[in-house]
Amino acid sequence: MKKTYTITAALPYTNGPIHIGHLAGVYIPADIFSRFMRLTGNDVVYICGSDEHGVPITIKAKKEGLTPNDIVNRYHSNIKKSFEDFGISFDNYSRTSSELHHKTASDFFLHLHDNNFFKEITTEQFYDVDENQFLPDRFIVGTCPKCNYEKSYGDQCEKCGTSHNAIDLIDPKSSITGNSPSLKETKHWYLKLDEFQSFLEDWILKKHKSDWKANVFGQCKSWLDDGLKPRAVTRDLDWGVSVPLNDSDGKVLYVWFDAPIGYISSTKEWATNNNLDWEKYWKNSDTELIHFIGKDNIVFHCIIFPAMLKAHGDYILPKNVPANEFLNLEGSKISTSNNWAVWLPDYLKDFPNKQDALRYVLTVNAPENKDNDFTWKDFQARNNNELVAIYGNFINRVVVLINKYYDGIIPESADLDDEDMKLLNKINQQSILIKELIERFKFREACNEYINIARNGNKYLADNEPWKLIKINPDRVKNIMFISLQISSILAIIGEPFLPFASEKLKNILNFKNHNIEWSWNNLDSGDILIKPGVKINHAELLFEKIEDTEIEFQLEKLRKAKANL
Ligand code: B3M
Ligand code: ZN
Repeated sequence: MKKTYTITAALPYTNGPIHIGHLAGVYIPADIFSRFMRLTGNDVVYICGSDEHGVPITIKAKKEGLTPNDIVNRYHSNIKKSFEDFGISFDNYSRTSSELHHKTASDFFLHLHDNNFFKEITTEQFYDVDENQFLPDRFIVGTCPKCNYEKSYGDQCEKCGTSHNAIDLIDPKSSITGNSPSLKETKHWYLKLDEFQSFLEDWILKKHKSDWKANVFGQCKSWLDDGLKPRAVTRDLDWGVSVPLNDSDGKVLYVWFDAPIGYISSTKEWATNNNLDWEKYWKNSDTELIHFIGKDNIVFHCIIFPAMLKAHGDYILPKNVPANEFLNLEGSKISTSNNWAVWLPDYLKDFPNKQDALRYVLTVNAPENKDNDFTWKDFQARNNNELVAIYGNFINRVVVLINKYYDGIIPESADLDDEDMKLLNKINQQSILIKELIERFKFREACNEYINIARNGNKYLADNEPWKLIKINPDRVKNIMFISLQISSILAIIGEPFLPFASEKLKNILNFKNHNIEWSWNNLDSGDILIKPGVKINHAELLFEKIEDTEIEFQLEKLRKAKANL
């Protein structure tokens, strides 16, 4: 049955380029899911945009002697281009500095304000006298009161995941100047999160115990067990969405209040551009809202944003929030400040046209249930031994042989024998399994099963050796090639979510437009034959290329330099 999906991917902060950790954690899984849902005939909007507010951007601007606007303009284009380059198929990529977003966020805030969901509280907050500014919690560093980690941020400890108020830190310091900050009074608006405690307990702990990932459920449970408290949703800052109230000079919405609303404004922007109704994607109870995020964003997407949506009253809540763990690089945590990362623009420069290789490796090695490690050697091995030697080799042999034996024209097959039917059935079962795995957000397993289809095809050719039979039993060879082509066409269809570039190339090689049956995933369920005898296919083209040792050595050398410069 056709469903409507609103699929969101975390809005990246616009203060640096995108790296492989972002791709593996959020954008590839969300892209696989979105492409799959479109392929299976659903109504999908896949939404993202730049998260352009928040203190890190203002600090970066300060350091570079630029304005926050300069910074976000620079990285917004850079990030947007990376996503396009890697085939991340957003229906809309917006930005939170847009007028539409400011209005949407501002109205949302007012609606909650008018319905009495906020509490005004005056507290003493850290203030950097030298900088003449209040210090947002993110810009206080100190010792975590829970786990004693010495470099905990004021809002959240990266070590133990606890969120807290900067004032709770032991020995706090301003991260701008390193000074011990002083305290100064300031008034803010707090979302009465405590009023949502029982609602959230009922919704998450009772209703989503079995369908949310264990890591996500566990974090939510620990938050709820601690008891929710009112949470400030405004900040003293001059960069962001201004608080739309009278006595609020110099105050903006907290970036984590406005950013998730960015999903809504991005949907509105897309709908307006396409003459569609945005409300269907956010207010219709049959619509499935799915948030793809990294594990550090869980509380915001599972507790705070749902409380905001519930408070507003008109919106649906997320059906699932399949958060991933983190990806490490060569055994160490990816770190922007230590230059320990593989940035997408750099990757593309060094490996032009090898986007699918990276997509593939980041999928089969995704940090789905635990942190995982990316190594260049593993990248090379998987590219060479799996994509090139199995999938690429299979397709290449099929296409070359069809061209050689039949001048590229798909032969008529005689009766298929038992072995042929068994193989087709098996592949049919595999495609059904892949479907189920994707629906359950198990993209690693799904992608492995996908390569297994190619592996089965490759083995079938190797076992049957048509090149030895072509003279003595040409009818049998017709069957073998027919079956192999059918498998190739299945690979082309099912492969699109994982390897969109190869899939496109393969479809063109097989001349899919000229076959008489629609090449859609839904037709695979019925086991229909997709290829049509008599259609002429095109010449072979390599789907994947081998990666040499020297190329890997070059990448490892870059990392060694990064380490040496620390
Ligand atoms: N900007 C991304 C991050 O934590 C953060 C996500 C916002 S999603 C509404 O890296
Ligand atoms: Zn801690």
